[in-house]
Amino acid sequence: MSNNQSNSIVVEKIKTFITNNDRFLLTSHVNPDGDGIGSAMALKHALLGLGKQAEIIIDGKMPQTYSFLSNCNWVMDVSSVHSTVEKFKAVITCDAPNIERLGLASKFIDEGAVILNLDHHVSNESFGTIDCVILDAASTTQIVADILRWLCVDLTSDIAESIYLGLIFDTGRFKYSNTTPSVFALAAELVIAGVKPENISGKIYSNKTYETVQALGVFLDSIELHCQGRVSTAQFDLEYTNSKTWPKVDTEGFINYALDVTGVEVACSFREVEMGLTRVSFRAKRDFDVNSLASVWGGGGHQKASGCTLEMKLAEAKKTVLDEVARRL
Ligand SMILES: [Mn+2]
Repeated sequence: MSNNQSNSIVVEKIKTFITNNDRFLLTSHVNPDGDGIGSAMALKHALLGLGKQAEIIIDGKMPQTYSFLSNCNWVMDVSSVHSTVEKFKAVITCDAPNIERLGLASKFIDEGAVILNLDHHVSNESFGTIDCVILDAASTTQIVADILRWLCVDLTSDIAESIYLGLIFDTGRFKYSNTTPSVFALAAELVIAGVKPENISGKIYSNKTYETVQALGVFLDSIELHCQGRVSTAQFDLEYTNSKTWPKVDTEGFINYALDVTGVEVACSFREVEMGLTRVSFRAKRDFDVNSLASVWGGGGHQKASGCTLEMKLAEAKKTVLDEVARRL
């Protein structure tokens, strides 16, 4: 990452923020992914090592996939935290674009709290007291790794594993265009610090529920091509998302199959999760900007991966999205 002057000011602010506080709230967006969880876990390990107190509170259940992390019980769902818990005056948000996306976790933030906002998304709204939003970073955990270096925190194997989780998650296992030399350099450091890539990959990617693999079949079956094969769609209808098996399904990564089709530039996956409420995910190859596409409906993310929610039934949402995509091709 570049070291310009504004960067060094942020470094000093972060050092002071950590030094001057003893009790931290670590949080991420609603239903956090591997990067949000990895960032918060790495920070908690580091803060405890510095003799500080830190709690990880998120709005959403800890995904089972990440339960291999040691001390994974540190991650608390909002619903399991007593509402009388004293609010936090020092807060670190990981991988979240704004306060709203923290969901109910935001109720533990004191009104006058100092917030350190760590993120790498272009859609970040710079809502922190200190904003450390580095768009060149492949993952928020890559930013966390920098911060720990600034704080002279040693990479224990637990910290390294948490950072590695965010790194493989957000680079699609070192595959996306954000897989830069600095990503490999960090990965090398993490492996030296004790990460076992084969173990972690096995635990994350070869550890799916039967229901998830069955759902992948349904998803693949639903793939359609549009716009002369340049756009693909796939979907789960309301009946499926309300079925008994759905809670055991993790659709993470499914959309990549829709993007893998030769000639497809944009993949759109639709899930009608409630009557008249459809969640949409986008992935793109080449230069199609799906962050800007998702922002049409109040969503966001990255240029090549984003999402949004439409208050429409599945068929209507699909038509609306396809019309907009066709206009932008
Ligand atoms: Mn991320």
